[in-house]
Amino acid sequence: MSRETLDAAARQTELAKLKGWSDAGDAVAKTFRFRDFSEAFGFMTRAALVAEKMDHHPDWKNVYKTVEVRLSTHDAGGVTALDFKLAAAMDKIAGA
Ligand code: HBI
Repeated sequence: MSRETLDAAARQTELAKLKGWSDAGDAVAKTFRFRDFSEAFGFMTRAALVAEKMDHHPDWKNVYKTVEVRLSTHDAGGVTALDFKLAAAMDKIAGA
């Protein structure tokens, strides 16, 4: 998959296909909210395995039942198609 960064217009086109993700310029971001810590950590565990398989990893922070996620392609210095692929996978795992 291409590691070329997407410009603002291309990011908007991709964001429109998802729910709850926003443009953070150098990343795309979403805060996932779960019922409890166990659900949040279960999500992270499943997402981590997918990320490892993709060799594409999230920047994220967990506080109790929320998981704040930022996706960017560090090697490319911005947002690429890979980030949207991982974003869609995370939504699927979260049942969104
Ligand atoms: N994850 N988000 C993200 N961005 C990267 O550029 C990246 C990664 N995981 C692994 C990875 N790059 C490796 O391909 C390189 O660091 C070798």
